Parts: sequence; C-alpha cells; structure tokens
Amino acid sequence: MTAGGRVRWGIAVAGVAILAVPAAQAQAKKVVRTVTKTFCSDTALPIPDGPASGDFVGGLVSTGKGCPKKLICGYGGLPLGAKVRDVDAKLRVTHPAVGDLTVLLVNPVGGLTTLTARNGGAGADFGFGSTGCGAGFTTFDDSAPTSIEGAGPAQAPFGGSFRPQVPLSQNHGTFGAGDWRFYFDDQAAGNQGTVEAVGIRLKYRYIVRMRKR
Ligand SMILES: [Ca+2]
Repeated sequence: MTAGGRVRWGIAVAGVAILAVPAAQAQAKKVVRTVTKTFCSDTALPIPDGPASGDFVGGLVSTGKGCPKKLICGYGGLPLGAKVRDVDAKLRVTHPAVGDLTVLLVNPVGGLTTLTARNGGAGADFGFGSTGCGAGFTTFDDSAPTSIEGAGPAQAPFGGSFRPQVPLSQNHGTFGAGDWRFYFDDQAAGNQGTVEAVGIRLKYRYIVRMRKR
C-alpha cells in the first residue's frame, strides 16, 4: 500500500447502471438485504512530519470478497448498487502527539469526511495494543456519546468510540463497493508517526431480486 496507489473510479459508474430499473419492472417489488461487515488493512505506513502541506499519505481498505450467488458484483465483492446505510471508521496510529494530525475518510465515489482535525493535543496514539487488525481501535461513530472535537491528551490513546469531526452520516446512500481510503496529514513539525491499521464497519443494503406484485 503506497500513497497514490490504485484508484478505481469505474465503480461509481457501474453502480449507477445497476440501479436503472427497466420500465417493464417498474411495478415489481424490490427484495432487499441488509448486511453489516467489518473490513481492515494493517499495512504499516509512515506519516511524514509536518508542517508542509500536500504530503498526505493514504491508507486503503477494500470492501472484501464474496459475491452473493446469482448477483453481479463490483470490485470489492459488494453487489453492484449496494448502498451504505451506516459506516464507522477505525484507526490504529502510533504518534507521540495526535493533535498534529488531520485524518480524512474518502468513500469509493470520492466523498470526503473529516474524522479528526488537530484534536488530542500531545496525547499519544489513536488506539492501543496490537498494531494489526486485532488492535484496540479508535472508532469514529456518529452514535458515540463523546466527540473527538475538543478531545485532549488526557483521553489518549482514544480507545473506544468518538463522534467524528464531521458526521459519517453524509456517506449514507452512497455506493459502498470499492476502495475506502484514509488520508493522513501531519501538520506540525517535531513529532511523526505511523499508520498501523485502518478499518471500516459497513452496513449496506442491496437488491437481491425484483419480485412481481
Ligand atoms: Ca508532526
């Protein structure tokens, strides 16, 4: 996994196509299924020290494998047209002062969500324990009681769940199949760190078949 790695913008186009219901089926009833899955990548990725801008590094999570029978799937194994109902983002980062960091989540069709923007001060690390997918993560969840905004070093290493800087609900209804990318920017000189693991918990819904009324 490297900065400027694979980008598969074709997913968005493919996803749109599957939602175009033929006129003859306009009166058919949709049979839908809702699934929740967790995806993770634990390729270590150094984050360059700040304060220079334009040195973002990206972490990548692809939406798994395993296409349901009789359906056509896009890249990542989600059925074409699968739409996001809920998404939580998970970080495991080692860094002496996470207040240096701004972290964005980019969904497969390019939508940006700011997870944290310079919160946490001199607190060390997002998450704890293992540096792999079994880590104790910092999870960004709109339903969490505490916001990351204004969080201080006393809350390090930010285990458990925090509301993100910007609600992740803005991803609801978007296409879920493909690459979910995290971008990390260290914006203060003096300390630097490493992305150890990133993940998403994705709840999505797709059409299993059309049934005549
Ligand atoms: Ca720094």
